[in-house]
Parts: sequence; structure tokens; C-alpha cells
Amino acid sequence: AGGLSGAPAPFDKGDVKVALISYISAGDFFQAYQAGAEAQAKALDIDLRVFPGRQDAAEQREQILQAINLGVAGIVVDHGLPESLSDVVQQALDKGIKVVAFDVNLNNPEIPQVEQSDHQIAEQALAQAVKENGKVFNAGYVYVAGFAPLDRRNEVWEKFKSDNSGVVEKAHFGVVNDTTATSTADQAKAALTANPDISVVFAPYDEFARGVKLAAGDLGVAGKLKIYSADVSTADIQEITEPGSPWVATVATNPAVVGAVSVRAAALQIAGEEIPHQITVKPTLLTQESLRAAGVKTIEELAQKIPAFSTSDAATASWIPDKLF
Ligand code: SR1
Repeated sequence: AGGLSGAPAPFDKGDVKVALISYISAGDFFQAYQAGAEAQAKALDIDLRVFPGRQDAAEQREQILQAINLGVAGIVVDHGLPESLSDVVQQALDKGIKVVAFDVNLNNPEIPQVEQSDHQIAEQALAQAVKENGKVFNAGYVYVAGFAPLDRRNEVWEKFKSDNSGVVEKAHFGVVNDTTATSTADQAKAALTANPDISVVFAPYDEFARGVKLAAGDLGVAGKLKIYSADVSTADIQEITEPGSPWVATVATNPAVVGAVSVRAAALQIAGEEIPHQITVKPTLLTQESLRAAGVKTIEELAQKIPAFSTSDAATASWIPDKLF
């Protein structure tokens, strides 16, 4: 505590309270997102109050009310169900609290939206699938409706299928819960057993991809399957690059960078500075081949090789330290 010299009020005095309210906390992506938010908060001398997400809409609403009562200056809402959040978020705005949304469509002009360019994530993953498999293949698709990033990726999948009549979706499955990978693996086993002609699975969330890989390994079909995903973590890199892995490509940002950008967006608003309504962190295609060739084993090593994995120019200002990783 003590504030940042040269920063605008209230950051010049320090100890600015901000809440991070997540809908999901389990899994690599959300843990890294939170770690990035915490690192950025520390660098800004923000007192970040983290409310863990348990996929519980009622609890997330309650947490927003708790944050309002704590007297926070800003709230970052990370995922969630818009219909259960809009009224409580409006209560926060009415009290002068600044709100930033990551991957949840709160449809409010006062709330900037942070996202990872989900259309690009899906487009790049599917372009790689075509590069490696051609335009004629039987596919499995992992999708759960109602999550803004997955819904945006789904728009691309639907267009891809209508543009490529040789791509046949033989099975659609997926679940998001506190054990997404293993629950998805159970469904993938059933889908792959019922449809042994599936050669490509589009699984645009790393927990989905991990589940499909687990199922393929258990069924002994990893050698005839290719999985294309979103997201990356150190554990994902290990799973993608291990010998015989069917997980051949992912398109990803560094989730820690996205967490840091979300906190910076809140800080800029609290300081009264203008920020764009849409704040996008661009993803990068990571293929199994390129990761193996580069000998990259961790997300930190990736950050050393790919500048976009160590920082983003989104939501920056001269007074905000942004070299965190
Ligand atoms: C259940 S939504 C999961 C997605 O949220 C983030 O956008 C990550 O990229 C992840 O794929």
C-alpha cells in the first residue's frame, strides 16, 4: 500500500478495492486468468477481492451484492449468465461502481467487454483442421450453449459446416461443470464408440479437448483422431506434445494476460479515463508440430518466444505497470 507515484486519483493513494467475481474458477484457464488479475492488481496497489466461482448463478448474484456492500470502486465480472446478473450489475453502476465484463454479454453501454476474439479462435482452429484433413471429414463437436465465448465460436462452426458440405457433424456433446474434462470424457467415449468414423473433433475449450483426449486414449483410438481446441496452459502443452497425442492444435491467448487486461480496464474506468467498449486480446495458433519444434514446455517459455503471451497493448496507460510476466 502507499499508492503509485504519478498515477491519477485514487491510485495515487493506493488500496483501491476491486472485486473479481467469477462464474467458474476450476480449470487451468480460470486459475491462470485469476493469477494474471492478481498480478496486475498488485502492480497497481489494488486491494483485489476474489470471489470464487462455483457455476452457481445465485451465488454469483449474491457475490455482486456483497462487493457493493464492501464499497469496491470496481467489479470485474468473469463469465456468468446474463439474465441472472443484469439487475445486480445495474445496482452497482447506480452506486458509481465501475464494471467490466469478461466473456459475459451484459449488454450495457456502460460496461466494457473484454474478450479474446472468439471468432478468430474458431476460424484459425478450423483452418488448421482443413489444412491437415482436407474439406471432407466426419467430425465430433464439443459445445455447451449459453457461454458467450462458446456461443461466438459456435457461430463460426455453423458457418464452417454450411460452407463445407463435406464436413459432417456426426456427434455433438459436452458439459461444463466442476469436472468438465472427465464429464466430457464420459460423453466422448459414448460418441466415439457410436461413431467410429469420426476422425476430427472440434473441441474449442481446453477442458473439452482434454476430455476427448482422455476418451480417445481409453478407447485406443488416439492414432486415428485429431483434436483442435482453444486455450493453452502448461498442462495443455504437455498433453499436446506428448508422443502419439491426438491433440494437434490449439488457438489461444495467455489467460493471465487477459486477467491483467480486465483489471487494467477496471482501473482506467475508476481513474475516469476513456476506454473502448470492446477490448480484444488476440489469439495465436499453436500447433503440435510448432510446439515440439520450439521445445516449449511451459506457458512461461511460450511467453518468452511469443510477445502476445507476455503482454497486451489493450487497456494500457503510461501510469499502469504492464510488464508482469
Ligand atoms: C465455459 S467457457 C470456457 C471458455 O472461456 C474462456 O473464454 C476460455 O477461452 C474458455 O475456452
